[in-house]
Amino acid sequence: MTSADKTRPGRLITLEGGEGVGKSTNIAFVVEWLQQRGHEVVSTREPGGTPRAEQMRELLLDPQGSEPLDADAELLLVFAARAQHVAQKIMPALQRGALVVCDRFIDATYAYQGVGRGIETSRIAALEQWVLGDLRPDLTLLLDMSEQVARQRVLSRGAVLDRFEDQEGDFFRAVREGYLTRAHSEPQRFAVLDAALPLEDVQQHIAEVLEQRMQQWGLE
Ligand code: Z5A
Repeated sequence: MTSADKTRPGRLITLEGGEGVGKSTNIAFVVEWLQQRGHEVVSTREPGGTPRAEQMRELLLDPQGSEPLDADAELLLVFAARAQHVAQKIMPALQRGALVVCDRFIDATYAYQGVGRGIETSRIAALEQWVLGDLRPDLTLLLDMSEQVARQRVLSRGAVLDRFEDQEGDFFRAVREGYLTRAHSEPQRFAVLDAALPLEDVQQHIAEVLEQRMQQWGLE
């Protein structure tokens, strides 16, 4: 069973990829594209998405303090925020038939905490089953590009780096590999897009994927 059943007729669309690949830029495009076709769209993000889950996000990203955040504590915080987000925002929206567009979701956990931090997949899968039950994204747009070029985009913003952005290059290479492995194992759900192309080309590809999926879902 996916989110597209009688009890939750909406659809869950997620955007994934490493830092700086253009998720925030393109989520706005996806939301507008869907709204122009008359759909109710709920735009959200992880970690976060509700006031309490956003507080947990702050704990996760905060680079301050001398005490390191334990990898298990990080994983559990990610899922605590997700439990709150799913219960308070995502499920109610899917139940009333909305299209939920989420900047990062479960695949980020497998890529960052799993491949990046080295936590066993079986432990993540157990938490996934507990927190999500049978809820999975209906479509995942994976924005993929070289981690070095993406890093330049992030650094050129000039903002203070958060706990994740402050990692070494190897971490981001591992995260990228983690995402690509998941995409290859679920080609029906994932659309992998070349995020290094000019923005208008990336968005044209996104529009083509959305067009095809909306037809497939009978929502055009
Ligand atoms: N995390 C986790 O560990 N486990 C989990 O389960 C979840 C998350 C859900 C916060 O995520 C952190 O949480 C994340 C993993 C962890 N950390 N990292 N890294 P986030 O999504 O808030 O953080 P982020 O990936 O660092 O977001 P970002 O830096 O804002 O990147 P983005 O949204 O993908 O990129 P952007 O802001 O849209 O674009 C970056 C710049 O590039 C910007 O100036 C754009 O104008 C420009 N851009 C975008 N597209 C193009 C193209 N095509 N050409 C040229 N320039 C472009």
